[in-house]
Amino acid sequence: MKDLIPDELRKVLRNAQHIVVLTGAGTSAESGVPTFREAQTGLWAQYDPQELATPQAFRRNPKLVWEWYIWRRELVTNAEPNPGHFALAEMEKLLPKFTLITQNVDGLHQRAGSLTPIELHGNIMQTKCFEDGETVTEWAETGEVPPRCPRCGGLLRPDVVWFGESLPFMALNQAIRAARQCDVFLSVGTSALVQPAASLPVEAMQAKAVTVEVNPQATPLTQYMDFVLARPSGTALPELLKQVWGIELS
Ligand code: BV8
Repeated sequence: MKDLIPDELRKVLRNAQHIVVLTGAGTSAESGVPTFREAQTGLWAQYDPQELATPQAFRRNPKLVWEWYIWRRELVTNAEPNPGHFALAEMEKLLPKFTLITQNVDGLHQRAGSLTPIELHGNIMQTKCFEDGETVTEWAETGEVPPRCPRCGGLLRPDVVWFGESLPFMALNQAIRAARQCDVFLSVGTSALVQPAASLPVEAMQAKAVTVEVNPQATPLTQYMDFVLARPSGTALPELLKQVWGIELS
């Protein structure tokens, strides 16, 4: 694995003052959480996530959409962070400034020890009211699916950003600012297809940051990256930690 991290990239990372990492579903693939591009399994194989993860789908069939999220919550609860998540949690401690931005809704970065990930697309383990948008932590289980908001009686939904919905204003602004200010931007495990998250690496390029892609497959941004580590993040990120900062994950 010696040659995985080019000397030039090791030097850049060692001297970096502010590293930003954007993660996508690929960073959770090795934890057994299927990515959006992978076909879904079993009962859900017949559905396209991009169709189900929309307010229209929820209005049309709230029970179906709610049950899809219950199934995914189960998956995520039974998943464990992988070495890629742990490497990012370690990296955070080594830098004067480190910003982790994630498109993932599975909360695995927090479970691996990352302190303040910016969750651009929300968190699947949280619930909110479809009517008033307020978070709900407790509700009466009446057997009705989805359950209802204790405040206004509206239907409950997962607290994630659906296609066609705006991203949380503060989170997106914080992410854009970090992308514009960092020395190095790593785009990890994302197909760079979903906007506006996919514009963050471009913001970093325009701000003359050194850009790195970690992905076994090419993406629309691969050709513009300064460095490409075409390896799974569960391998590449611990290698970065070892070869750049001499730290071995326990
Ligand atoms: C919005 C939560 C304003 C829900 C998600 C501009 C142009 C075109 C379209 C648009 C545009 N602006 C807005 C849109 C529409 C849309 C969009 O981008 N569509 C795309 C598909 C063209 N965007 C939106 O709707 C966004 N909202 O812009 O608001 C607005 C307001 C009103 C009206 C219009 C616009 C909201 C987007 C957020 C959607 N919610 N998640 C849920 O999870 O249920 S996004 C969801 O899909 C995931 O969270 C994830 O972010 C995304 C999938 O992307 P990736 O994370 O990259 O995952 P993917 O599966 O695609 O790729 C995995 C990658 O990992 C692959 O490259 C693979 O090679 C790699 N990989 C695999 N294994 C590994 C690995 N890498 C490393 N290691 C491995 N082991």
